[in-house]
Amino acid sequence: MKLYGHPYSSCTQKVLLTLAEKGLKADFTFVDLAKGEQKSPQHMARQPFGVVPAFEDDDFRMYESQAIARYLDAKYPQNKLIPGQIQALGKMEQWISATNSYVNPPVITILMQKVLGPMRGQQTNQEKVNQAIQKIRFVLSVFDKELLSKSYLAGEEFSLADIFLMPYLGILLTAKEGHLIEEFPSLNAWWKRVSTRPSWQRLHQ
Ligand SMILES: N[C@@H](CCC(=O)N[C@@H](CS)C(=O)NCC(=O)O)C(=O)O
Repeated sequence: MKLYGHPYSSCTQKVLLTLAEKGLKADFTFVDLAKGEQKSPQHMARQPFGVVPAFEDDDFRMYESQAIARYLDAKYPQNKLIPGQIQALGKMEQWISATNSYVNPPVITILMQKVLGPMRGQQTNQEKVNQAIQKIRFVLSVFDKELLSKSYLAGEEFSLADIFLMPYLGILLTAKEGHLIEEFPSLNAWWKRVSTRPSWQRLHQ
């Protein structure tokens, strides 16, 4: 198997975490986002939208991080990351959708304004950061309530819903907004549980 991506990209991390959780290895090819390599003809042939990650399993090629993670879980039976129990499955899908719809946009705004923009010489727009912080604070409060009564988002089993949320909390830490996690006791306890897993630790070696 081959994975083309960038280790700091949240989308690449979703696949790296899935591989690690399932005890799988893929040859990793670094696509330098800072140099715009994701827009090169070579990479666009793998991922026509010009983003990472892209994935190959022998002569089978695919892209879209969440689809790749589901493919890996369907192909390899060990350490299942998609629950078989129907209500846990429903909850997993609910939280994946909530992460995509409500967590991703404000966290990406914070990333662009506080980390990537300044790396490119752009000034942080503090007004945009403040608005994004207000939005993500509310969203995290909703996740926090859910985690009051369970260990993981889908229930008592770790699942893709946890994996797909983790990289966004990693971004908050990188952007020095980790206080947003600490404000919410159940979310914070969940974060301690998932971020001490070997799969997350390996991303940060
Ligand atoms: N829905 C896609 C999103 C891919 C995506 O937006 N990747 C980002 C990194 S997380 C990227 O390559 N950004 C570079 C760019 O937009 O040029 C997936 O989940 O794979």
